[in-house]
Formats: sequence, structure tokens, C-alpha cells
Amino acid sequence: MQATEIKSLAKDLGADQVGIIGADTLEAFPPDPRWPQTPGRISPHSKSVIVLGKQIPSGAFRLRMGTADRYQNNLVIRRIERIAAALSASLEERGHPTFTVITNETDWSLKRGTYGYLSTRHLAAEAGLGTIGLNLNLVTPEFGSRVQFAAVQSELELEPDQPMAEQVCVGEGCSRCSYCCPPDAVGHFSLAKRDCATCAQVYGYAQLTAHLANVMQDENIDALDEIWTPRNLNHWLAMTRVAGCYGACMRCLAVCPVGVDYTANLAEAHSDIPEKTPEKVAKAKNFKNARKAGAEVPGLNDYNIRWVGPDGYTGQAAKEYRKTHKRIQE
Ligand code: B12
Ligand code: SF4
Ligand code: SF4
Repeated sequence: MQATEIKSLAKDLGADQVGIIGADTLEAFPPDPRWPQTPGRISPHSKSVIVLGKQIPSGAFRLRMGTADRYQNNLVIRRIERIAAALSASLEERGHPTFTVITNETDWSLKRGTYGYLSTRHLAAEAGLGTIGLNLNLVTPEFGSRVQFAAVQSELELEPDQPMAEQVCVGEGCSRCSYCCPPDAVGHFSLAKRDCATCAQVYGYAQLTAHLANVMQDENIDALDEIWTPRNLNHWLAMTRVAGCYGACMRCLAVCPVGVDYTANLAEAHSDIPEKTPEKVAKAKNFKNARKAGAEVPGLNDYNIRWVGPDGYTGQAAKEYRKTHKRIQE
């Protein structure tokens, strides 16, 4: 089977984006070499990794209820996982051993806390679907950051795609993802992950265990009164509907101005960023000056720049995509 055949098969199954990476490239460039997320750790037989992207619909970013949008987000994750599983099955039927990479789970053998088996954002960057943005989200010319990823590992050898040289994220001069971030977790191509998790994982594992420990240890709390509470209901919903254990904050996705979907459906709704403060604006200015002056920035070092886009931002990638999109529409 050829790469083009796999790509049209994945698109027929419902993927919006498809890219292919050679397993050897991923062995050579793990996202963080201190805790290497590499396909060979999962299966030594894999030759290729196929990464799939699914857009989060614009409607999800035009809601008023914070509780509803976290369902939308997780519906997309489940959908892209099912598409990956279907693609795996299809390749198996054609005689190529293939499996779906676990998407949002944590490999504790690598690192305590939340850390994927493979980092799907890095897979997408490596396959040329977009580049890593100021807040570490993957920014694509089509959908900005409003896209979720899944991947399959296959023993089939395929022609790989190449990473983009151009930075798709507008960068420090934009900083909208930093302005909107409720806990001010966005750094300079880095993220204060624990701070982000207070919003993105409101009913996550850390919150659940902290809550249980509190109920068990605090003598002033009547454990029976603590059973029938909105908070416990939300933890139950997080377990049964995967809503709120992750994906509970959508702000940095909503305001990212890159993408045809943003121009068409979101620009007006998100032109104003209520969380923007003078302090955040000053922080962005400092980042801009630091980059201009060539200061040392860990997120932009010689190793990480591969996924950020070594040529910097020119706006060309998004422009080209808009042109193609217009032609298709016409
Ligand atoms: C753990 C996790 C989280 C954690 C930690 C996030 C993180 N950056 O790692 C928390 C809870 C904070 C989180 C939050 C969110 N997440 Co999340 N998350 C994941 C998960 C499960 C694993 C991520 C992982 O393994 N990271 C590994 C490390 C290596 O990646 P990294 O931190 O980006 O590494 C770079 C930086 O550390 C940087 N760097 C900066 N400074 C320095 C300094 C040094 C010395 C070094 C070495 C490196 C370095 O370089 C590294 C390499 O480039 C993935 C799914 C997956 N399997 O990939 C989803 C995923 C990344 N999440 C996703 C999303 C959408 C979100 C949220 C928007 C919430 C939501 N609505 O779903 C927020 C956004 C936060 C953000 N701006 O990044 C999507 C991303 C989609 C996209 N378009 O990018 C993913 C891919 C899920 C999916 N199935 O699609 N998430
Ligand atoms: S998900 Fe929310 S808290 Fe996390 S970086 Fe984005 S805006 Fe900030
Ligand atoms: S909001 Fe702006 S700075 Fe943030 S990721 Fe999108 S383009 Fe980059």
C-alpha cells in the first residue's frame, strides 16, 4: 500500500488531516529526550506512525456554557480514536500488523503526572500538519489549534511526510492564547502545566484524589454528607462521559486567529478577550523583545525549533491554505 492510498482511506473514514512519519525519525527526535516518547518502546516492529487530525466544530466555540463545551471536545477525541481504530483494522485486513496508540492516557513508567505514550502534537508537527505554537498547542493552517489528534503504529513501511519549515503560529506579536488564559499559564513556547491543569482538568485524577483525601482526613467533614454533591456528580460524569477529567478549558483554542474556521465563524465572537490584562500585555512584549534580541529561550532552542518552524512566521502557510480553500469552495 502506498502513502496516498492510506491517506484517502483515512479521510474516507472521517479524518480531516493525515500525515505519515517514519518510526526511525521518531526514535531520533523524541519530544523531550529526558523522557523519550518513542514508538519503539511500544512496539519494536513498527516502521511507520500515521497521525490523524479531527477538527473541533466551530459550534463548540460559540457556546455560553463551560460545562457543555467540554463534552464537545471529548466527543471529538472519541471520534478520532474510533477513526484510528478503524484504520488499524483496515490495515490489518490487508495483512499489515497495526495498532492504535493510546491517546490521552499517561505512561507512568516514563514520568509521573500526565505524559502520553507518544506526544501526538509532536507527531502532527513531524508529519507537517502544523507547528507548535506559543502555548505548545499544535497550530494548523486549516483549523488553528481547534483540532484533536490520534495515531496508529504500523509495520507497513510508507513514504514519510516532512515537517513544515514555516512557523504557523503568529507568535509573540499575537499572544492571544496568553491573554485569554485564566491561570496565566502560557509562557514563551512553554506552559506551566500544573496551572493549566487547574482549568483543563477540573475533575481530573489529581482533583479526585485530593478531594477523597480531604474527605477522609478532615474530621469536621461528615463523609455521608459529602456523597450526594454536585462535585461528586461531576467526577462521576468525568469517569462515565470523559468530560472535565481533561479538556475542560477551551479558551486558548477558541481565540487562536489562525485557520479558515476562525475567519469564517469565530472572529466576531472572540474579537474581545475579557481575561486580557496590562500585565499579560507587558509579558508578551518582553517575549517579543527577548526573541528579537536572540535571548536564550528553552522552547525555541536548537532542538525544539524543529517543531516550532525554523524559518519563523511569515503568514504564508495560512495564506496558501485560504487560497486553496477558496478555490475548493468556488
Ligand atoms: C498531558 C497532556 C496535557 C497536560 C500537559 C500538557 C503538555 N504540554 O504536555 C495538560 C493537562 C496541561 C493539558 C492541557 C491541555 N491539553 Co492536553 N494533552 C496531554 C497529552 C495526554 C500528553 C501530552 C504529552 O505527552 N506531552 C509531552 C511533552 C514532551 O510535550 P511538551 O510539554 O509539549 O514538550 C515540549 C515542551 O516541554 C518544550 N520545552 C519548553 N521548555 C523546555 C525546556 C527544556 C529543558 C526542554 C527539554 C523542553 C522544553 O519542548 C518540548 C518538546 O517540544 C496529549 C495527548 C498526547 N498523547 O499527546 C494531550 C493534548 C496535547 N492536549 C490537547 C489539548 C487540546 C489540551 C487543552 C487545550 C485542553 C483541552 N481543551 O483539551 C490544554 C492545552 C494546554 C496547552 N496549551 O498545551 C490536544 C492538543 C491539540 C492541539 N491542537 O495541540 C492533545 C494532543 C490531545 C489530543 N488527543 O488531541 N494536556
Ligand atoms: S487550556 Fe485553558 S488554562 Fe490551559 S493553557 Fe489553554 S487557556 Fe490556559
Ligand atoms: S493564539 Fe496567536 S500566539 Fe497563540 S498559538 Fe494561536 S497564533 Fe500562536
